[in-house]
Amino acid sequence: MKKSTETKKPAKNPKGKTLVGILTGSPNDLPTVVKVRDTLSELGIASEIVVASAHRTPDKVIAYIDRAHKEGVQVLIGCAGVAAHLAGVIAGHTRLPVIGLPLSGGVMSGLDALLSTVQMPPGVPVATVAVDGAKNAAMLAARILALQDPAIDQALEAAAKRERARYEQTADEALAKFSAK
Ligand code: C2R
Repeated sequence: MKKSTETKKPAKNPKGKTLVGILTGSPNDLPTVVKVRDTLSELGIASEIVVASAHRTPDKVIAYIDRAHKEGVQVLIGCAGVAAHLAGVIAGHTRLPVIGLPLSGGVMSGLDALLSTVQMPPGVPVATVAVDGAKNAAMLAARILALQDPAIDQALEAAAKRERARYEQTADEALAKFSAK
């Protein structure tokens, strides 16, 4: 039975197997972390969220990485705030690509999490995105997967076109508003 601290969201393709494992340090992180899952889902990529902490439940982090390897997960994303060691610990236990998502909160508003995630020792890389950069964490995972998967590459291309159209429309509307006087 699925553990209560894990949630899977299917890709648009119902047969899609889980390709991205998203670990997060606290249930309180979930409002931001679900945006990673939802962005992946929009691109047709199945992922799962696991609440596990390098500080509080280190054995669970390691057990998940071992299971993810066996089940064919290809990219791991570590999300954490404050003293954010989660992504670094994941990277120390796997050769899968690891993306770090520093989260805001606490007295330093995420700067502590950013530095703890990005400043990894040589040989143990964590590809760190911006504080609360949930969308980019998902997009970076998708770009990694797209190297081997033409369907994901096409989904990324379509998403980029939609993004551009939205940007151009917003720009046109803003220009019209400011030139009306
Ligand atoms: P609580 O809100 O549960 O007290 O957690 C979490 O990601 C959260 O942002 C406070 C903050 O602690 C972070 N946390 C870490 C790690 N585990 C939890 N940075 C870790 O393993 O690095």
